[in-house]
Amino acid sequence: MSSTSLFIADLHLSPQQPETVQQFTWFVTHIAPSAQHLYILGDLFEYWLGDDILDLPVNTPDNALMAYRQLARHVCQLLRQLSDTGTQLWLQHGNRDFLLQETFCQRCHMTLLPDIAPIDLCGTPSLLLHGDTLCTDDLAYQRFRAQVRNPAWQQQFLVQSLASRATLAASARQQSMAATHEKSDAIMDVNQQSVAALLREHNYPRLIHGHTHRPAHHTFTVDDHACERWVLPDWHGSRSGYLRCDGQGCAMLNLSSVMSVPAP
Ligand code: LP5
Ligand code: MN
Repeated sequence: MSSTSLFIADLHLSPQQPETVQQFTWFVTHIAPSAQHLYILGDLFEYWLGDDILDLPVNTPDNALMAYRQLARHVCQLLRQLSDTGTQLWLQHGNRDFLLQETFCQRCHMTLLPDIAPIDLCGTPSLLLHGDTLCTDDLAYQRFRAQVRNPAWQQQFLVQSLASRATLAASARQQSMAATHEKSDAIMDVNQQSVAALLREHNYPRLIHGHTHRPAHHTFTVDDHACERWVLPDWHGSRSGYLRCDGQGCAMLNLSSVMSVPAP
């Protein structure tokens, strides 16, 4: 029997989007258990302030932080159950949840992958990544990324109280929304030369990523090699979906088309 791998990204789970949390809960309990591997390619959460949110004292008077704590624990419990039934779980950082650390992964029975992760997918070498590093025309974003991925910056951020971190994250979200409003679609998409360079560096032929929220299956040639690039959808209402790969090939599936309605 060939092994089945599922790929998801950009769920942006947050207490403010309970429908997406429900979709994820349904996916993890009804779809994912039949797969041998579940890969989460970044932005599982809307933002992540630090693993210590899991152990926020229960009497904390901040309702927003408490809601996030509850969400994080719910997600972790679901993933642990999935792992216990035999699905291996793999996680990559996104541009919103790059502060997820080993503590969270261990508690959820997930393995943290590097930002660029080569895997053998049913015999085809495939590179997994969130996708933000391919958006090389977005210079302002790449500068922001370099800053927040710096270990010294992260250390200095993580020693602050969760309430202060939440304030900074809200400010960063505001600034990001204002900035993306001004940027062109082209600037916020991947740069094709960066795509080609990455494929060349890793000996071709397949990339799987999210981040751009432009689900697609691109086929193209790099240095006479037939290549492909799967772009995963973000999760929001009817857009939510996943990529499923097995020995027969890969297919993008929409969650609403596979979610069954319970019998009356
Ligand atoms: O995320 P999205 O979809 O809006 O846009 C992304 C890029 N933006 C980001 C920034 C994140 O949204 C910010 C939230 C992260 C929360 C993490 C919590 C802990 C860190 C707290 C940080 C202080 O990733 C956006 C891209 C777009 O994708 C498409 O690829 O264009 O990039 C930007 O918008 C970057 C801006 O151009 C410049 C930087 C704005 C943020 C500056 C924050 C500075 C710190 C503020 C502290 C007071
Ligand atoms: Mn992203």
